[in-house]
Amino acid sequence: MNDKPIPVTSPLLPPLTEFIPYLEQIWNSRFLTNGGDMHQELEQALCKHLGVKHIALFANGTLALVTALQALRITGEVITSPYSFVATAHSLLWNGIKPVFVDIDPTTLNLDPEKIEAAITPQTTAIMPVHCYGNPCDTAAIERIADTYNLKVIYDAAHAFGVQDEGGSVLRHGDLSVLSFHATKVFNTFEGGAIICPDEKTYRRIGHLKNFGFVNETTVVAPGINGKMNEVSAAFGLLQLRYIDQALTRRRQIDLLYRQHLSGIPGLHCLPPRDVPARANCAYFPVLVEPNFPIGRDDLYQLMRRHGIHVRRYFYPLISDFPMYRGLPSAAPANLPVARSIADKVLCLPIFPDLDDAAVVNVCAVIEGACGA
Ligand code: T4K
Repeated sequence: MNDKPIPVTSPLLPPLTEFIPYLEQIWNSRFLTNGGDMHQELEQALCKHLGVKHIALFANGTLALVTALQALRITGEVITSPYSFVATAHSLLWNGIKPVFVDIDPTTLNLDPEKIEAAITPQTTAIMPVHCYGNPCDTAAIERIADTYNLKVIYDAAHAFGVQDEGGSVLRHGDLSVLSFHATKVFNTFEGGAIICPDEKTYRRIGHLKNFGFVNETTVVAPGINGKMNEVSAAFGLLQLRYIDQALTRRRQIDLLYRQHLSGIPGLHCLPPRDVPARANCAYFPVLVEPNFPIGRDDLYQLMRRHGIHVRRYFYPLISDFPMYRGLPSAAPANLPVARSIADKVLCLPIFPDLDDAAVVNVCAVIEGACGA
């Protein structure tokens, strides 16, 4: 048993002393929120770092998803993945939109483009795919479908900070992409999020929507929400950007180490690595516990917890199994066989920059031990 449990993730925390000057600047300015200097600086720094045109910062990723749908005036039905964090579908319900769940691809665990068209109805206005675990969706196929049926695409890119494909950042795809900067994410601002958008006009509209709908002191153009990121969070983001490259490098080393130790274990399946490791962010390390593994997924989960390793079943249960969704026709188990099977097999192993090699080896040893049990 470890003295201190190993969490599934732990935030990237630069040295506290380096944060003090940022706080002093905020104290001196007496400007704490509503688009202050730190907020403006972080938006610009992130555009440069991620190679995207416009970024609107938010208080969290969920408010950013809710606002992204409003910014594009999405209504009716939206096609989305059942294999995600519940906030994905909740953002639709908050807008009075009906989620339509489509099954996932068994290799990428992202929306299966081959199954999207059959789910399109006259009410469908958009697709909300998820770059699950930071693995890019089949953006080309999704774009083709969206173009054919005149649908908007809003990517839930909560896991995809720093993820690239052959053309650059994956965040450039779709009409909008949404990031989460929650403490558990690759890049965090304690709580936070952002919408990435390609044009100035939409960026301005998003700016109004996250500030109650105000366009100036006396004019409100929409029932906007309070989604603004505060100055302390923005400052923390600026500090964190100085450490993000080394954090990503460490995540990739951990990913590789897991693969080296786990590859020979019968019944334990790692998702395929990205072709170009430098394009991955290694936000999560999911494994699938197959039927030929000596013990069941939930038994392995309990065993690891007894060893102080707090693995998580991201994403079990499926969103479509929660009470507010399970009555939808698209939530029927027969419609989502792949997602259901993966949700029953998945375990996410600890991965975060401070995790040392010995801890990774220990996690693998506990899994190997289960094979001898
Ligand atoms: N879309 C997707 C695809 C998402 O995954 C998420 C969030 C969203 C949208 C919404 O974005 P946000 O509105 O959250 O910005 C966590 C996070 O709260 C959530 O942000 C995340 N996805 C989800 C996948 O994971 P929980 O309920 O599992 O978190 P919790 O508190 O159990 O923490 C997990 C582990 O992390 C703990 O074992 C310990 C560690 N931890 C956690 C916190 C909060 C720390 O070490 N430090 C911390 O400060 O949801």
